[in-house]
Amino acid sequence: MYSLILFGLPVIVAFYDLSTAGAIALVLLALLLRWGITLSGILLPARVPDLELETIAVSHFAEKVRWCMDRLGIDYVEKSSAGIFGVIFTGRTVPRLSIKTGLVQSVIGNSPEILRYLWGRYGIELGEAASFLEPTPERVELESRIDRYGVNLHVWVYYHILDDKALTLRAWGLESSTTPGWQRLLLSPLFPVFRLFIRHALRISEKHYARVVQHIEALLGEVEERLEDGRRSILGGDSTDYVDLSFAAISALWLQPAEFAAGNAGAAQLDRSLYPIQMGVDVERWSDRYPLAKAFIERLYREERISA
Ligand SMILES: N[C@@H](CCC(=O)N[C@@H](CS)C(=O)NCC(=O)O)C(=O)O
Repeated sequence: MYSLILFGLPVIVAFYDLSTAGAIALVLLALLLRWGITLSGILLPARVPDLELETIAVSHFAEKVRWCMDRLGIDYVEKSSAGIFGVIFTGRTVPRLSIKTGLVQSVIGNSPEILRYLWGRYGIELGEAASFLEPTPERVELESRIDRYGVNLHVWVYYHILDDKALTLRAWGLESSTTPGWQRLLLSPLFPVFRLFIRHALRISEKHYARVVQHIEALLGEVEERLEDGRRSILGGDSTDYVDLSFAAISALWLQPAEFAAGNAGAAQLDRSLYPIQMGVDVERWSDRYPLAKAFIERLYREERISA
């Protein structure tokens, strides 16, 4: 709101044909207003949750963080928005975690940074229950490659669904009750602009699709190989860590387990029966070629995806 007033100042000056002194007075008034806003933040702080996670219902990166937070058993409020709105209008991605500590509200974006915060904040307080979040050099290295696999899956999914308006809008949360009504109203009319943006931002093309499929299959192949010795955690051993959860959460974009988001993604989740034919063919191929990785994801969702 304040930014709108700020941008409106030159219009007010022009409309009322104000003198230089009048324009200066207006600027001083705007500065006073800004100070008032700062003071009111201290004297009458807005009622915001202590911990708020911004998401898009079907976002696989949001699921990575949401799952870790659910596993920690901490209280938080999830605020969902429609896909693409945030990045197009404000340049932010989800997940984003807002933390209120006393008067200060801090915001962290980017899933790895959020997980490092959660480890720092809850590692000591929750002890063993938070140990799955402990970052080691191997975990951090594999996490960053799983995140890249997640970005490759963005290109993969949009390559397949972007020509199907109904399916894309569904994935963006058109039919989801957790998406704000005003965003749902605007999704359909703005779809052509959003599609154009995605096509350019993610460089959707046959060539790029072929390249990301190679990268996706390389990562799936590596996980498959690691799991061949019967281990229950990708980096070895039996106890689940955040890298295992990240791999399962990011892979949910193609596998669509029913337990995604602890079963709360509702109408935003894509049923595999809705997949365009070629997308289904990719999923079948990955399921056949990487059975251990697939079974690993399904087991983690079945056994571990409990709600907050
Ligand atoms: N590096 C980021 C990637 C997050 C990301 O790409 N999120 C997607 C959703 S899966 C997003 O926010 N897209 C923009 C939008 O749909 O508004 C992270 O790890 O959190």
